[in-house]
Amino acid sequence: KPTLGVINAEPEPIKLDWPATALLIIDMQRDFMEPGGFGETLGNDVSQLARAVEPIGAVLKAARDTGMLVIHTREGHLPDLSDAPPAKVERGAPSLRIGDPGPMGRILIRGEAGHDIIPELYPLDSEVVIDKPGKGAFYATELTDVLEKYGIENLLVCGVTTEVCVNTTVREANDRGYRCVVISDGCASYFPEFHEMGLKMIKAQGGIFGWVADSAAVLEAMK
Ligand code: TIU
Repeated sequence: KPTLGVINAEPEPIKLDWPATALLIIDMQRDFMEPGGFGETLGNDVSQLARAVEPIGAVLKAARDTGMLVIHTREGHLPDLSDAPPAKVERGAPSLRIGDPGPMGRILIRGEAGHDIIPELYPLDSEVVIDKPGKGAFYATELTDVLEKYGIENLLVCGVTTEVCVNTTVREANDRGYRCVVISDGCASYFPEFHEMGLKMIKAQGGIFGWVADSAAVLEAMK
């Protein structure tokens, strides 16, 4: 297996050292993907996100086959809501608020069925799961320690939603010096136009936050 690969990305191809690269899958949780969860309580059509599952599954399989470090994140809060800012809990007029009982358990609460990752992309015991209270995966988590422990310099990033948790995490990672390649068809938004613009924002200006490539280009480079 070659240790270097070139992904045919935008705005330009990027050469990656595979042992220093991790797959970061953002918030592929039932709370965002399925009816009755947090995403739907906000008024969203959750069926918009389903398209990302298959591309992520293909890259996840390739990552597992090659022994790449796989990190899954989950957005959510402690049962006592001590890590949930009132400014977040009280926001807007959702049909159910964070912590309220819903059909998949309490909305966006750790340990509840809705908070867990969808079965299709369920983490292996050997993979890292990062629980995060915010939209970004670095704020108030151990992600930096994990990346340093494994010598990671590059991140293949996918998940939901493109303009919220994926963009926030990529911006946080970019400022910390990580090269981020965002997998375009492995991300999705409740708003197709935000998905499109969210990807454009990352790769514009010479790749101001990172690179964008589709799953086929990533898989080709991992061969
Ligand atoms: N609402 C929305 O688009 N996203 C979130 O609240 N969290 C994530 O993106 N994971």
